[in-house]
Amino acid sequence: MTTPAAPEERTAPVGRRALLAALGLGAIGVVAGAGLQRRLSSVIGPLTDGTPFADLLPTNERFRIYTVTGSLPWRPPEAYRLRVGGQVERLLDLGYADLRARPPVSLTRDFQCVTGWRVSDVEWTGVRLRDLLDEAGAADAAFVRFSSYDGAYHESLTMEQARRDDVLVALDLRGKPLTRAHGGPARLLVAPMYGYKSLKWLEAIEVTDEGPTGYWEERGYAHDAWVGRSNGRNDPPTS
Ligand SMILES: Nc1nc2c(c(=O)[nH]1)N[C@H]1C(S)=C(S)[C@@H](COP(=O)(O)O)O[C@H]1N2
Ligand SMILES: [Mo]
Repeated sequence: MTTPAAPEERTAPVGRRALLAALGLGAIGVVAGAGLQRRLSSVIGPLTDGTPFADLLPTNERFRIYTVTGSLPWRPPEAYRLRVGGQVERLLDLGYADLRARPPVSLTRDFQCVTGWRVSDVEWTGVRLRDLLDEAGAADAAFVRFSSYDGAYHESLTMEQARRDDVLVALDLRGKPLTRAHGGPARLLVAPMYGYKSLKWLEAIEVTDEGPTGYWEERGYAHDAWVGRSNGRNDPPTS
């Protein structure tokens, strides 16, 4: 992006602190959020979801395809495995057919990226994360951590967040199997939080007391990424 760095990014820490003090406590989130959002948009690529003529649609409502590695990995459904481990009574090692054999759960929510774009009423179908945790006999640990087979992205939720109704291991997006670009064959969908919590190309789920962790969180974003109540943004909630 060509946007010049904001003053608070160019000045020394002392200058930044003075600026924040001048603006008052309430402005800290907004200022920090703006700088961070610029950083996120510059790291990710300009890929779109490939919808033909998407740019000609009257709304700007389309997914941007994000990948921090610069490429789109892929495991075909036949080769796909999802492991659930850590503090569990029994390890799960599930294939795509195992996930498909479970009663599907669907939900429809807006999807919002912390950089500002939002897609209304997106339907997701998959398996409730809570059901997989129960099946594995997850201990009452503090966190659930997620890793991606892209080899780089990772995320975490508190156990309480992970057990919410609106957190899925998603298999379908708008009634069709998740594409490679959207993180198939299975990704996380954390409906009430900003998109960066919804890890793509899901490979492993770990129940642990160690955390929290997260790729973007390590770069300054909020762990508790509620839409409209974090990262200095006041978007309408998605749930
Ligand atoms: N593995 C992985 N998962 C990821 C990301 C990523 O770069 N890599 N980007 C996140 C961000 S910031 C958003 S907004 C959503 C975007 O989902 P989409 O690429 O399907 O539109 O994926 C999230 N999950
Ligand atoms: Mo995002």
